[in-house]
Amino acid sequence: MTQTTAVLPAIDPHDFLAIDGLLDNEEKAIRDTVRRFVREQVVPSVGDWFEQGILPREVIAELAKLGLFGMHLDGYGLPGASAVAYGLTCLELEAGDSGIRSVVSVQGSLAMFAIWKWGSEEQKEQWLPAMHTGEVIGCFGLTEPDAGSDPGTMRTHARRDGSDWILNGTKMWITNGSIADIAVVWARTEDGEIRGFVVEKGTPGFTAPEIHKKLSLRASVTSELVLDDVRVPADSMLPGASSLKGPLSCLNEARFGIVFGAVGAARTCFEEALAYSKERIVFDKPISAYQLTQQKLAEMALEINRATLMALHIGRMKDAGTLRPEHVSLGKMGNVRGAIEVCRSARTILGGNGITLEYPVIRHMNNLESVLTYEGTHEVHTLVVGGALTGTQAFR
Ligand code: TGC
Ligand code: FAD
Repeated sequence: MTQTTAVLPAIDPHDFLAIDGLLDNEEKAIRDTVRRFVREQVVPSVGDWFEQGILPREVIAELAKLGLFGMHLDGYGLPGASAVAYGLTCLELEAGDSGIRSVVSVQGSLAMFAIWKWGSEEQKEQWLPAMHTGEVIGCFGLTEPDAGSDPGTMRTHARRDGSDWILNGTKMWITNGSIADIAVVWARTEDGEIRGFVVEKGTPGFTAPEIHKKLSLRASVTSELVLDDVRVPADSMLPGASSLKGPLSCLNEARFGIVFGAVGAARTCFEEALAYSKERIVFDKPISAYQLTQQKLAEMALEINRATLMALHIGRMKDAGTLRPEHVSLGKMGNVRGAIEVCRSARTILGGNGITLEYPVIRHMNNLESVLTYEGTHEVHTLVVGGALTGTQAFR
């Protein structure tokens, strides 16, 4: 019997399992465009933005110019890209900074999706094209000072007054709040249901003070939304949503983006640690030559390849229409926790340099603390998965 010896390609440390081969040309083209944008326009400055606690408006305009806002939605002039293409976009954006991915997540997956899924035709036509081009920036107000993991306990309420609604309450930790032109605000109506309202900036009684002193997601705007007898017309209510299912359905979309996005933050930290380890000489040898460093790098590569495959599989399920919220929960809890472990390990390889903003590692590490908490905490997603496994809900 004769045996043929295949000539195997060399291992690429940046794509160990050759996962690139699982993407089609269109997915690769979108991925490469976003990667180039991030390398050219985000990476050189994002450390400074993080230090200063700012997100320049020009960056948001550039994200809009690339067509990323609501890219995975269709109709109303929206691109209708695949879930995988959107996921890869989130991955590349978060390789730059979680705050950049957050802008796109909140605009497309939360504010636009809420209107796209639950709005009237008039609302969709009024807002979606302008949100796609970045002319209108949106935010999504669900969390309150005393209602985060359990949004069903929200106190914000809407009272009918003639043909108007009067909104009162406070929302907390709202991404893009102070820079948004419209806020999708979730409130309890007098019949006890939860409904969404589009509140325009400048409406009397509506303010959005920015939250300062953050040590995470500093290149992202986070705000309170204060609603003090805010009068909005009847047609500002999203007619399709009348329970917690409304906002929770939007969260599935944004959580999906995080399943991919977290891999981007981890990849950047891995690449930085790998390069650094080859150059840093300690005890007369590059630290990459020590077994303990190689173990750290191998564990990082394992986690990144595992997480990428999981994200891609979840993306393919979304495109095939077989994705359930519980799948997204498994992806979010696994990939964010894994990304944090990768970043912490990378931080140790960089030694003292690992704690400065001259390198991206501590910035990503700190950002991921927010990512672990927002869009449902690690514990919330653990309980969603636990419930699916056992058939027993353990939240209450
Ligand atoms: P529960 O009784 O289970 O459900 C109420 C209704 O909602 C439906 N539902 C869902 N629908 C779609 N997708 C999901 N993932 C859903 N989960 C539940 C459910 O079928 C039911 O429907 P119906 O028709 O019977 O009314 O609700 P619960 O009160 O027991 O809560 C369940 C729990 C804990 C999972 C939920 O409250 C939860 O997910 N909590 C976490 C809250 C959260 O994730 N907040 C995120 C705020 S937004 C944000 O963080 C943005 S950060 C953005 C950035 O900067 O990138
Ligand atoms: P809590 O709900 O008070 O939880 C505190 C701790 O208790 C957590 O560890 C939690 O996991 C744990 N816990 C809660 N319930 C249980 C349980 N049953 N069993 C075990 N442990 C439990 N929200 C928005 O609506 N829109 C936004 O745009 C937005 N952007 C954000 C941006 C940033 C930077 C941050 C940090 C948050 C943002 N959030 C936003 C809010 C975010 O979604 C909430 O912080 C999150 O849902 C958790 O709520 P909480 O902070 O009130 O924590």
